[in-house]
Amino acid sequence: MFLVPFTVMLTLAGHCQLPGHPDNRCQNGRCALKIWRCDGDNDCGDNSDESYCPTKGPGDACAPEQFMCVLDRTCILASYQCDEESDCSDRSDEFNCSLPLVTSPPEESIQAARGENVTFTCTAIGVPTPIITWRLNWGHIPASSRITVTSENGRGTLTIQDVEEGDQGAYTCEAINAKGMVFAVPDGVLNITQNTAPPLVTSPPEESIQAARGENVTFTCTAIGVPTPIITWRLNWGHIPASSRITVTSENGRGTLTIQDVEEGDQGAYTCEAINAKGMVFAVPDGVLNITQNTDPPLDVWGILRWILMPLLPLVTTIMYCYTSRLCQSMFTQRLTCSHDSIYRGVQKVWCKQDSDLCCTGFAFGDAMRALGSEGLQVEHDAGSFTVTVLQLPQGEGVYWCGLLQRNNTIIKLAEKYFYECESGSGFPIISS
Ligand SMILES: [Ca+2]
Ligand SMILES: [Ca+2]
Repeated sequence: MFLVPFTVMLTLAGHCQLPGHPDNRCQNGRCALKIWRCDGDNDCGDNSDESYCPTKGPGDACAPEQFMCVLDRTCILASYQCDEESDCSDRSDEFNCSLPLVTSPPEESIQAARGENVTFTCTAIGVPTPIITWRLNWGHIPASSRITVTSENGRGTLTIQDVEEGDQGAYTCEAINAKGMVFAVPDGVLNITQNTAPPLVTSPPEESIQAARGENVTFTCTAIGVPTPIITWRLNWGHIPASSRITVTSENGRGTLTIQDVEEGDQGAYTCEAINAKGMVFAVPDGVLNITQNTDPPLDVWGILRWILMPLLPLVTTIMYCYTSRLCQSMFTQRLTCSHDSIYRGVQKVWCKQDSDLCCTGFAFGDAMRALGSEGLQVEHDAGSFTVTVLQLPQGEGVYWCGLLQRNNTIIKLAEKYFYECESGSGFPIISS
């Protein structure tokens, strides 16, 4: 650990500047050192540096702004400790005086998503006990109701609630006492992660609309994602024909396609696409429009072809709740962690055994679920992932998937892993606590 003695004070217009120490403004506009706060001396002149100070507890011999001499236990002003003049008869107010020493610098790097709360912590020792203050990018910490700073017994915290891009930067911890000031190295750096998530269709279009010639019909499709997806449409896997009868909207992840005065030529499969910077996803199933006078139902050839052609197509499955009694206690725990963006909190999660390239069988569950089927499958959730811990495999050895369940029973696969039957030597031994 490096300690950098403070030597140069940056000049910041409009702030108190005192050589060798950070500043603190009195209510009357004068400047006082931060270490003069609550030390028993009226340094500001208006006593504002001695207001809102801790009060003496019922059993305390001396007040918080006082120092207790060792031998005769008399109380002197805290400002007399380590001021290089003996004030106690035993000179104990000048014993062991030392520059602060940072014992724990702040967290070197914190990555946070917009809206999260973050806390930097910094501790230091010294005589007198140092106070901990903070700087942001060598300037002042901006005055904000979202930012809270504490310093108690040499331990300081800086907490930012509801972080935003403007909070990013290098937070410097300073430890100050009467002997001087040191900076903790390194700074704590706050980065706001770009919160992005690929589109997820939350509601596919109406699966089938029967309309008579001349009626108006509307397909609706919604999706979430970051940035908010744009909803576009295809007809039979081609473009939507340019027509004054057809109106398309997309707003806040909700898209509509309205056809006025429908006619036979409008029939077909309307595909909803949700697109953002992270990717594109098709809603399944398509919305199929049939004109009732037409006795020939349209064959959804394009829908079938799309299945073969589009690797982007979400995996289709039917979630079945399978319970078997074929359980045995595994020698090992096995685990699968499934990371997702925090936007998918609240979306149903899936844990299932692969049946084929596109299908699986297993469980769908919400964020409150802690065990699947039996205690043999345990789930832990946090904002950006869920983890399935396998003690028993009711569905047997094989490839298991985890994913997000869409409303139409298709899933978006997040991860997969091979899980072994009971006695196989994979995973890691259970450590009993
Ligand atoms: Ca004072
Ligand atoms: Ca003294």
